[in-house]
Amino acid sequence: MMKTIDGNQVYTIARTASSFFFQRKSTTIATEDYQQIYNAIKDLLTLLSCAITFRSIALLEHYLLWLKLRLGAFAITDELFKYKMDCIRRALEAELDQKPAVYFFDEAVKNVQNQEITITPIDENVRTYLNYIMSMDREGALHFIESMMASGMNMHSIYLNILEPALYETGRLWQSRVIDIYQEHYATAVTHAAMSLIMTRLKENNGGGGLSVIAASPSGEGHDLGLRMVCDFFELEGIHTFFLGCNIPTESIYKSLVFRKPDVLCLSLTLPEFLPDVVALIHMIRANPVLTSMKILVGGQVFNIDPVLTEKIGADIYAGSAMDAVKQMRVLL
Ligand code: B12
Repeated sequence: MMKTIDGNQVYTIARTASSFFFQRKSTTIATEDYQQIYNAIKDLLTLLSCAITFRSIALLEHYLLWLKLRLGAFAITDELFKYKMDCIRRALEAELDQKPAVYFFDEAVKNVQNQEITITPIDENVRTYLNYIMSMDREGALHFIESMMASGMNMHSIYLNILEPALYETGRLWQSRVIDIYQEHYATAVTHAAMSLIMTRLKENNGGGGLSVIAASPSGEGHDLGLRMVCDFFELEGIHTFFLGCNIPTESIYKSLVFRKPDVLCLSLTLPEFLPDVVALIHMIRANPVLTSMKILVGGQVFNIDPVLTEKIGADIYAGSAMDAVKQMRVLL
């Protein structure tokens, strides 16, 4: 039976791994700051603890691959990456009295070792939209979206084939240190504006039968654009949505459910470290007889990486995209 790593152990192991790391005699490391290395190792261990808790090697592998690209952008070589992983492994062995967690870590490191990081190609429309954003030309970006609508491209296609891939590419550019955080924020702001523009032009309503949805993400989670896209798709189906956004304390999401009693709660998660908050919320919901008929639909990048988490956390159903969410709503109700 694999036990998880608790918060105190994360700190102890991070300290040990960092001290192993700095025992290496190398000029490359001399330029790196102890606090940075310690924080990066602590973040990885937090993720490891989460992956162990939810028995999800997919989450750990995804994070390791993400980290490789991110560290590569800071000129950390593959060789140094391997060395860092080795320090963490040795620290896990030294500080934990259980082998399964070490094997779990080993397995994930081995699986990603020779994996190439693939870059999803982007098409002409996505490139054009992104160019407007990167040159901070909001008006240009919005005119371009208007021109796509005028050419007959529907809302679903603009959302999923232009806005979504443009945001994914924005993330990759930030991860590779090509762009800065302000550009990620600007891309978010322009995309919110583009979505509002599209939605005000649309009057479609396919009759959602009076269904209602509350959509939210827990405290700490700062991503909610994807969830807003899902809500916009629902609105077009005539489903009444209460979009609360992200970074909401679980008790407060719970209060909104007791107050509105929606047919469905939509939970979105991009960062795995907030899975325990989602579990806590689902426990609160399941313990309240007033909410027994309410279904829980989950989505976001955590679930895209490992859809099996849906059952593990006690949710009812998962959807991988806004389009899929509409289909799953039909199954659910
Ligand atoms: C915009 C953005 C931000 C914005 C968020 C603004 C907002 N209000 O949403 C800001 C600048 C605040 C931000 C902050 C951070 N971000 Co950020 N961000 C992004 C970015 C570029 C786009 C996110 C997005 O909107 N994607 C487009 C939407 C449409 O896609 P989606 O979320 O997958 O949603 C679709 C499906 O998943 C599904 N879906 C989503 N939710 C739901 C819910 C339900 C119920 C259902 C059924 C379906 C569903 O439907 C959607 C539509 O099809 C991503 C890159 C990426 N790969 O997405 C990085 C990214 C997610 N961020 C990342 C990081 C690291 C951060 C920061 C830690 C550092 C930083 N870059 O600033 C902070 C953390 C803040 C926090 N505590 O959460 C990393 C996460 C890496 C990881 N660990 O997995 C990414 C992947 C960037 C990268 N490549 O490194 N970010």
